[in-house]
Amino acid sequence: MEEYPFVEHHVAPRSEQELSERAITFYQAMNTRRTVRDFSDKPVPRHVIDDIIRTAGTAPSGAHKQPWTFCVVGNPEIKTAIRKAAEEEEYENYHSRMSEEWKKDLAPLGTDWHKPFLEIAPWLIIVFRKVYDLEEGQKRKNYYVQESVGLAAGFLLAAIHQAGLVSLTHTPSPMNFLSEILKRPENEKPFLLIPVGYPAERVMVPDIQRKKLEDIAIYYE
Ligand code: IYR
Repeated sequence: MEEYPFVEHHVAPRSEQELSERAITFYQAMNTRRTVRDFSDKPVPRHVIDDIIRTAGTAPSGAHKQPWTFCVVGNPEIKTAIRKAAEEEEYENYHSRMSEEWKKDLAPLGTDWHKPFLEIAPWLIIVFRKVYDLEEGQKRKNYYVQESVGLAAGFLLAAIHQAGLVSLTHTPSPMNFLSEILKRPENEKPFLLIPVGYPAERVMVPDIQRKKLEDIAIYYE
């Protein structure tokens, strides 16, 4: 591979005052994000989803391999197929595969095997991680795939929130059915399933608290 040409990168200079204001403003905006399970079926324009995915695609990645594919499902038949397959797996999870400790940890969130949001939300974004790349049938290595795709998924959730929509980070398990329904090649594995849309008219969320700064950060000054 040839070297990339290097170009100068400009970062707007900011005063300390600006830094303080911008940092807290962004924190306050992000702190209003909640995982929502009740969606409206109101349509969301496709171009909004396009821009949200463009934002996800700005995430850093190992050796700049960008090892992700975002499958965007609006087609009702495909949504129904995904719901049916996800509910079959989740039924097994909740009835036998999940440990008692896991079920106890989930109980306060009120989740169960029913996944109506998979049909109600106007869009499902299924994030795939590319374990390796396939270039003209040749395998090419990717690096830090989990980390890279995790970062892109984080950017995706932030972009959805910033646009004014809501999302759910859904983890049906196992998720191989998504590869089959969406006909993805063998080098791609499902990573997360994210329904996106407007919230339902009245949305209830668990009254959880986020850990305080002191509980998540240790400073070495
Ligand atoms: N995948 C299941 C169970 C589940 C697991 C975790 I960890 C959650 O934070 C929420 C749910 C489901 O989606 O219901």
